[in-house]
Amino acid sequence: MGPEPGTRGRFITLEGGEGAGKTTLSRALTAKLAAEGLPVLRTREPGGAPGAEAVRGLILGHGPWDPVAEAMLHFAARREHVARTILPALEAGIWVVCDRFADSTLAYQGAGQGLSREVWETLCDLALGTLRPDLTLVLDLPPERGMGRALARGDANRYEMQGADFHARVRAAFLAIAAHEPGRCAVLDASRGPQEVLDLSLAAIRERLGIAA
Ligand code: T5A
Repeated sequence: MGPEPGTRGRFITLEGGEGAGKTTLSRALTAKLAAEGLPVLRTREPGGAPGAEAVRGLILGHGPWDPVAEAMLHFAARREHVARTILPALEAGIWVVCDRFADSTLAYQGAGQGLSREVWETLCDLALGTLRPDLTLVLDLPPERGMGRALARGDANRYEMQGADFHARVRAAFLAIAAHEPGRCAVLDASRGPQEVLDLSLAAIRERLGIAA
């Protein structure tokens, strides 16, 4: 069943540590929602608009960054992403599934690198206005499991650069964000297999957003 004409789309974000399965879930979830007749857009951060993709290359290709500088780069990219991709889609009635969003900056630059919550909130207000996700799915996985998955696909460089303590703080930060905003966030056990994680996400969407997917 498609949405009623004139209905705004819903904004779903996927969060969690590296290797938690966000990209895998975003693909499966988008395909499932589309199969249910919903217009849906899959996007990611950093990136999701031409200028934001250019900033992604800058962030990931350089550094280490000062935490405030890195947060500002993420929010500059995010502002472009919101203005050029996310808001136009939502206003056209399209559902948006986004791999990472502002919570990642609080977890990585905040808990991981020491950026204050106050600065993060200021950047959110500047870059996002009143836009917040309708639902955030937090994929929770012990960092060593995510590392194992990244190693299995031959891509563990970021883990080697950051260390176990950093990733433990990032994981704890995502769980704290979910505990702080239980109405917006649902924590999923990302140690389950891909189909089970998809089923958990669909259950959360049914419960929180009331769609019959
Ligand atoms: N960052 C980002 C910040 O510091 N601040 C910010 O504000 C933002 C937005 C982004 C980097 O930028 C940082 C965080 C990151 O360090 P990225 O390349 O986009 O870099 O990295 P990630 O978003 O972390 O993406 P990853 O690819 O590392 O992880 P995913 O998307 O969570 O995992 P996925 O789906 O690619 O899966 C990883 C492997 O596990 C398997 C997959 O097949 C794949 O091989 N897998 C599963 N295996 C078993 N069971 C499951 N349920 C599985 N799901 C996936």
